Amino acid sequence: MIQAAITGTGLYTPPQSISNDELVACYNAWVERYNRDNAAAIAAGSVPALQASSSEFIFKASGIRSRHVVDRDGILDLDSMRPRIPLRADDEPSLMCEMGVTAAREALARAGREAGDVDLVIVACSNMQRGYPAIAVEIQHFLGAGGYAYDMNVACASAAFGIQAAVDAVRMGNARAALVVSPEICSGHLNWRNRDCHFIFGDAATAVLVEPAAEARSARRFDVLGTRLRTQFSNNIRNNFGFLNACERPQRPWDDVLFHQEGRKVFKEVVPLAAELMIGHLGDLGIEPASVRRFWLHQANLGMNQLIAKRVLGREPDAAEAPVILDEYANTSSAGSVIAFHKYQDDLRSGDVGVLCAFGAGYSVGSVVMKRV
Ligand code: CO8
Repeated sequence: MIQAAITGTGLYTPPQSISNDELVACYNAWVERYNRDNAAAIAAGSVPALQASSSEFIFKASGIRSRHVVDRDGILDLDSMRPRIPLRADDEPSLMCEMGVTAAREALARAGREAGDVDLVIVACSNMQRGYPAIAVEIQHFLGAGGYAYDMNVACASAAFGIQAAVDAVRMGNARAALVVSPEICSGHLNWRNRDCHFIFGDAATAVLVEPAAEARSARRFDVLGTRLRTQFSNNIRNNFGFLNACERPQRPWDDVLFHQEGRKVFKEVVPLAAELMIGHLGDLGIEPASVRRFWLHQANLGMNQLIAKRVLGREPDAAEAPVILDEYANTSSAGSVIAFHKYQDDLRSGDVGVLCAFGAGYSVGSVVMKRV
């Protein structure tokens, strides 16, 4: 079988961002207005008063300080509290396509490749902005790539699942150069009026190019030593948005078609799933976990990442072993582990082993073990 390598990565970061203080000021102003407007019902005990959010809680519970978003003004406008995305004509590139193409171009440039070299595009992410045509086929078109393209959704673990599909296609000779693109507009599926989760997500897009190692042009290539995926059904992270929403009777409440979760349960159940997957995967590859130079973990919660890395390493990780981008980006779903990989790979030396591990709704977990060449 052909040895597959990751030869380039790319990142699109939306220029606008929102700090915790800005987010909390908006949320708390809305809570004040809600409680004032509902004062009589709250006093009568028929409607519960809403509680204020706080920047201290957000940072302490999650490690998040800010998030990049596609539209700050709409999110911080008390009357809308969601991004406002101008409607585009069908023949214009969609927002997801535009973000994905930008990340893909950087991955290609870093790999020393042209779009015409690509013959597989996989869009692997949590939320597609429409049913069809596939966002991947649109990106293939606007990028100028050949071959074939398809979308896949495995929530926050999507990039790891996409990389395995790309690696398999390259290994089997079904693709010469495969792009895995993860454009995430999490701000569009977040309930900005829910105190439990209004701080969690941000927007970004990433891209990863996979090629046969023997044909790589890039000096910073990573040979893929193995990939491993696992899923286990859970309703603890759920989003009921779907094409049957308009047909369902009774209709769902507006906030049921947005992201919701049981954060504590997720934390408790996903930590062992991710740690065990990596320990088993490294063991089967004959790699001692303590010898792994870097863990590029999904970025949902700082405490969760430290605990997962600690379980795998058998000791506290230092900042360089499990780098964090969550403070600036928040949870960008499938893009998170790839952002960490993109930003923290240049210092690795030839022979160093790193693991990309993504986990999330489903539950779904995936690991990609690679060696710097
Ligand atoms: N400000 C102040 N206080 C708050 C706030 C707030 N904003 N929110 C909650 N509190 C209070 C609570 O009311 C509670 O008070 P009390 O103790 O009096 O009841 C207290 O703080 C503690 O609340 P929690 O138990 O909820 O707090 P946690 O310490 O558990 O922290 C977290 C909450 C940060 C959400 C944490 O549980 C966590 O990060 N868990 C892991 C979640 C995770 O990894 N999820 C992954 C989801 S992403 C995914 O899979 C992809 C989905 C697709 C993306 C879709 C895009 C939108």
